[in-house]
Amino acid sequence: MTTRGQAQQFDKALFKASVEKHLLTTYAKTKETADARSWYLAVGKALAEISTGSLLETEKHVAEQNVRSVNYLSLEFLIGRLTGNNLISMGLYDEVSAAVEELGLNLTDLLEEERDPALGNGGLGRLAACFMDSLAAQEFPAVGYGLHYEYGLFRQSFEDGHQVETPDAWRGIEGYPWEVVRPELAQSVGLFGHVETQANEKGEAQRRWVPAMNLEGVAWDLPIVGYDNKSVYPLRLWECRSPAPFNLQRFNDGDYVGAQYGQLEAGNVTKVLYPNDNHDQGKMLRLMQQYFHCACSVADILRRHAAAGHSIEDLAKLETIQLNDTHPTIAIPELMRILIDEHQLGWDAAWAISSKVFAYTNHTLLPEALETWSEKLIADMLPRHMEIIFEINHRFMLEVEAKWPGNNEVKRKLSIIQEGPQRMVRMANLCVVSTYAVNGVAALHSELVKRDLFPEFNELFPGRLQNVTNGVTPRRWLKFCNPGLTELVNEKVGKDWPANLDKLSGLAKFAEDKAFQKRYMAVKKDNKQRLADWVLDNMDIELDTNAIFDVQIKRLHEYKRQHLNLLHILALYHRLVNDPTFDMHPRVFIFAAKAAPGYALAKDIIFAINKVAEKVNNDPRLGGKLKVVFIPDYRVSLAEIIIPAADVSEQISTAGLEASGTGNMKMALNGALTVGTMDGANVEIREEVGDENIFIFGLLVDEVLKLKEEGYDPYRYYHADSLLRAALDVLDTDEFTPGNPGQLAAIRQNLLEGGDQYLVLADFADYVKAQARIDAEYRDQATWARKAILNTALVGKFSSDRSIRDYVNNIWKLKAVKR
Ligand code: GFP
Repeated sequence: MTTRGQAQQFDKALFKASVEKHLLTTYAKTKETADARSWYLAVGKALAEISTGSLLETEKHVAEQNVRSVNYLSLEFLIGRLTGNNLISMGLYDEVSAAVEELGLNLTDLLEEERDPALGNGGLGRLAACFMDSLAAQEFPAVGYGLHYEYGLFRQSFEDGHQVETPDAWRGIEGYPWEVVRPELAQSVGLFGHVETQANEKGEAQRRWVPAMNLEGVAWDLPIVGYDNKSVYPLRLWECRSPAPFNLQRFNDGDYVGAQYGQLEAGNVTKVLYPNDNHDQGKMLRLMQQYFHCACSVADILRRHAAAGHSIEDLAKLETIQLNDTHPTIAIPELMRILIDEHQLGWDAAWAISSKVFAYTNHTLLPEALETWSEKLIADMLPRHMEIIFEINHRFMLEVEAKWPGNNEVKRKLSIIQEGPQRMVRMANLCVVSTYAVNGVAALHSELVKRDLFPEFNELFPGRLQNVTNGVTPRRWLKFCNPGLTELVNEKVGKDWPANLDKLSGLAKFAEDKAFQKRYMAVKKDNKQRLADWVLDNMDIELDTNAIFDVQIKRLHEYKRQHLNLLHILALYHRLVNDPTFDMHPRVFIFAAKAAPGYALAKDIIFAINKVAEKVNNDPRLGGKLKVVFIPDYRVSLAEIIIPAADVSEQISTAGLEASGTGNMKMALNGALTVGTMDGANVEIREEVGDENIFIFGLLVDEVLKLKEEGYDPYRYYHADSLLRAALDVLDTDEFTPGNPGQLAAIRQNLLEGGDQYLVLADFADYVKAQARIDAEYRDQATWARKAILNTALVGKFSSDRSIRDYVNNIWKLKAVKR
């Protein structure tokens, strides 16, 4: 796997000596006392020596070029394990493998010792990680800014089928070997207090915030190693320091975050990542995290800018700040405050800079997920920022008045301040008003942002609302996670596809080639075996690799509709048991997902799937045709095993609600066929692979809207479809919870009496048909192989390198700095 990267300078003897030195001096272990974990740590530290050196050199080099950089602000970076991927990017995989072998170790085993840094919930955080990888791979100057959570996303286990959450101390006691603390970059962050008016040097009245307290922000840098080049960019994570009480007992009562903040203390701010259920919660600590993140990051950007000798007036020429969702929106009034109060610029001069610095990415249309904060909360915690938000809104309302004179309706709709018993600040509106570019994350989603979410903004600011379709890094999501397929692809299209994923299209001409089909399917089978071994070792469930591996892996949410998948499983179960003429190809349904701790129905769905799994996996009547596996503690390193093994990729959200999806891209790249709705990036995947190589079903966006407008009645479907009725009614019995009828009834009740907000029942019949097509087509292995090969070949568009180039060309306007 050797590539350029850092490989030329690698000295095996020196490296081994460095590993041994770290083993002894950093981790206090001798070769005799060291266990696998200490060896992994020592190897990690020895590698981090190389990456930290390159990081500092890159930082210096970029600063000297006087070029524009992007600052990617995100509350989440779901980076996954770094060691294996960094080795690939550094071009040192084989060298280090050989070096550790000489130390009597096995690299693959060592890599398993790394705990995933789970500093994100799902797609949004994982996207940020892919984007950092692609920025470094293409050497577009960038800094990622996030939070150094002490506890990442909770660990999930199951007790009698129920989700149990425990804290994720991802750094362990020894710390994470790849990160390095940067004490010289520390920042002080104010909170609360009041605003005074003082005379400035010119004798003018000047507003000034006097915070009541200050927090300290300490910077930790993680290296983002550029693939096959010498650039290493920082992912800079801010930690708020000081001890905090930690109440473990309250973990299981649904108040996961509250349990970790026994009482409010400065040091708690970066204690834990908020688990997200796409429901705006408006909690004080969350706002504090957001402001802490933004204040440290903006201050660091200004520090770098000044240190490179640039004037504040040139900020927008040299720096752009991308807001990943509205979570870092408070950076906007923070920059305005600094420009006006500290640099003493007038409002217009400050706005001229600030409004050209920020750009915003929208990731959701779900109304309940659009962040709002109470004016009172912001005014208490950040009084000067609230003044600035009011001023931005005041000036914006004058623009609205000029465009739509006398139209109070449109003012009410667009205002940053939402009137009501409690006035609220709408962060998305603040973003659209205060940024130079707003983007959705897939073509359909971006159209809906323009058409349904922000039509008036689109009229007022033509061209501001854009699209950048998401992508995934081919380094982690093919080269690293699927070595078998990588070898095959290398042979057919050459080895440079990881830096140019469009090259995969060269595989298409082998799609009909019988010998190639066999080899491709043999790789898939090996990957299925690897997953089956994992499941057997960890869950004691035996899987048949001749079965169709049907995979749904993503956060648990009603709009993602894991329960539609469940209803299909129940329908198959019903038919296998009751219809002697029914035949199906064996299928394994694989789920992995975490439910936000306070999201009751999501937890009910997990419980139901687990209970159904217990029954069907052991029911002799099914002849082994149906297996269901809910793999606990979904995380990046598990996805790396599951995705290469998938035959079918479940992307079954209600049309219009999944902004893009990225798991859909990863699985198609690894040769799974998508069963999906016309939603998010599924639409573009279909465009690329062709309608015959994807299984599309279900209502279209406008059909969803129309059905809701007409008055959707789930009972209509229930009464009309006996299979659906059987699947739903069995949830009311004790079939899967012997002796305890009704334990699964909440799902049925939600779908019928609860109104079925996400139209599960409306899409059921068409979904079952699509699944039947899958069953039929899988039986013809040559046809299936051709389709799978074409999926791998034709999804080059979904490289995050392309996404980053879209941002660079259409929004950020950066130039690469090659080292
Ligand atoms: C969110 C959206 C997804 C989208 C990602 C990245 O992820 O549709 O692909 O952000 O833009 F919902 P999740 O929070 O759903 O994981």
